[in-house]
Amino acid sequence: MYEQVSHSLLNQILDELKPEISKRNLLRFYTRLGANFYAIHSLFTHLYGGRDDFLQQMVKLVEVLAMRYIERSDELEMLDIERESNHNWFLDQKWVGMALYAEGFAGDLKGVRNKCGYLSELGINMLHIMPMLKCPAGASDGGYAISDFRDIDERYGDLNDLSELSANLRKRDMLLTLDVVVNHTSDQHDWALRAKQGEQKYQDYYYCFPDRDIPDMFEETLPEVFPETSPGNFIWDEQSQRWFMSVFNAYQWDLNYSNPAVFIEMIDIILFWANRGADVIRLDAVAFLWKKIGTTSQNEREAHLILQLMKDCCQVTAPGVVFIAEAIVTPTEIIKYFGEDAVIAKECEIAYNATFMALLWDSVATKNTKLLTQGIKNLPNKLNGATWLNYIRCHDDIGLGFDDRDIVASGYQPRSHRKFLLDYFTGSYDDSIARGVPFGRNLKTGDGRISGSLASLVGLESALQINDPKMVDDAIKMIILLHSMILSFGGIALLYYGDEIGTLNDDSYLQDENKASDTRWIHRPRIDWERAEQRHHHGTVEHRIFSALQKLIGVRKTIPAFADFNNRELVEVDNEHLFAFIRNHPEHQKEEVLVVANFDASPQHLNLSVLRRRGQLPSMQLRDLVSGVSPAIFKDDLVIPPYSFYWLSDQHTSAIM
Ligand code: OTU
Repeated sequence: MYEQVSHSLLNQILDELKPEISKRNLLRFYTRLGANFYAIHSLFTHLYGGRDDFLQQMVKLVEVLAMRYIERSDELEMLDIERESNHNWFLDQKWVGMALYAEGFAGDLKGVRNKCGYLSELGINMLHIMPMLKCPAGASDGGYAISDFRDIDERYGDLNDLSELSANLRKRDMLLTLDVVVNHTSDQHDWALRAKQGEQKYQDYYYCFPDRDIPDMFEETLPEVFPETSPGNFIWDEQSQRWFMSVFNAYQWDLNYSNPAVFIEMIDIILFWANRGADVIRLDAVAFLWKKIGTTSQNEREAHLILQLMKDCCQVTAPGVVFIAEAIVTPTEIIKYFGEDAVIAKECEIAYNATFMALLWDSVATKNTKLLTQGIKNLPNKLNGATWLNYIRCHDDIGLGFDDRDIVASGYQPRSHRKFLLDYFTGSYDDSIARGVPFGRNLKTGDGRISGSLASLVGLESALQINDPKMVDDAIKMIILLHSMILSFGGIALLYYGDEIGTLNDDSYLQDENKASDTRWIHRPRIDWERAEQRHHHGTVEHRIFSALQKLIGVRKTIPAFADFNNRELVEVDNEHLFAFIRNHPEHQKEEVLVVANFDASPQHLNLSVLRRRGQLPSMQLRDLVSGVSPAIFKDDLVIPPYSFYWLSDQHTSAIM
């Protein structure tokens, strides 16, 4: 768009650029800058327009974008160009990810590089390495309290190791996902240390106050993220005699994005990692980016504007890089992190599907799909050109972030239903086979979340303890069933390391005083590679899970209808234990797939004539794409065995596949 004010400003900025930029031939850079400049300028004005140094800040921003562009390697620039022309590249069903800690998975980055073969064997082609930058020992929040945004913690390796790993991944056509922790720094970060020493410039990087006046006003409406370990949202610093805002742990200080210098530092850091080979950047805790007195300071409109600005800037320098929004908030709020519009107000291309994750756990506990179906029915439509990151569990706790109205519509009472789920997964409910532990219990509000490995939460740990083969079977089936859901729903499936071999809870964190109070460490395991070897031995737990997932991932990649073009249609069935949906193929109706899952311990019936009457069934001849066989149908009833699922397609089409 040509808009006079922004274009004359652009001319002025170009005149003021440093010679090392202005002298170079940066044709592609200027083309993209011109195309995005109206948006960048409008957003920057909206956020920072009132400042005297506005023009200097804009020049600084453009310089950062240009400098990082100049540094971008030819190889990455080729990839940018390729992805610009194939801009839906990340919607393809071929992408299957895994999140892992370098240390827990393989010791360090070199170790991860040596284990790439293992990931490929499973079918993983997107690797999310959990944060590994410098953090103070003992106050790291698992890598999310960073003291140097550009250097790797020496326990995991160095920047060269990362470059080698990233080159290796690229050879294998695997994507690299890295975190940028945009919301806060460690209180040991250089900016924080200088703020403590009284440097005004750096005090302005944080929310920093001489007395309790403003902190008290904030506290009236700010919730607590870690109520047990870090109650309150401000921390007193003796040295500077100031209160600093610290919404997460006391040693994680919130950055002040009403200061443009903070924004510019952060976009510089994002592009630094883009240039180190990150294909995908996970932006941590994005819901928290803007603070406002009188609100919860989550999901504020300005937080969205900041993300739009980050996206627009990243597209100028590194258009091949996509963002993941980590916003574990209510369903109607999550969806907003894709942006308002796929072209002119776009934010993150990918977002964690925390809604689906929590709903799946509800079905595990209740063995019915009332809330799951209800929740997915009300899952707002997302933008085209945006996709979900579907996951069962991650390195964090499992929060019960359902919409209360959906809980009520499913026939439950929100408070007591949440309490049931907490009790069920933390083992304090009589019949429960789950072996989770509570996280973040807030005695004031009654809220709580859940920690525990997937295998322990679905009963594998208790089954092995009492050595009950039927229970072991059921737990394995549940693990596979849950994966079948995240692999077929639409979006990138993100597995969590260790789940592929049924890793149980790991209590060893209790021996470490820096971890003992944070139960999330129970599901951040160190992989036992001897156990992992068992995946080659028929009949072992490891083999049963690993080989089933390997199969599912392989099959998923061959099903075009599983690409994410918002091509999912929920099928409401009259059986409350079943969850069903159809994945349409964007072009070929005959290639659509009916996914149906049974969360109950008994076989369940699906009446096909109802579906046929509604036009929701492709043909008479159904074939399961995973096993390759046609399931038995009796009197037009399809029977789905306990804790099982089908990916059903038209017999004839699937025969050609
Ligand atoms: C994120 O978490 C990270 O995933 C956590 O590991 C960090 O502790 C945290 O940020 C601070 O860096 O901000 O929008 O319920 O889901 O803290 C969600 C707890 C977050 C996490 C929440 C989350």
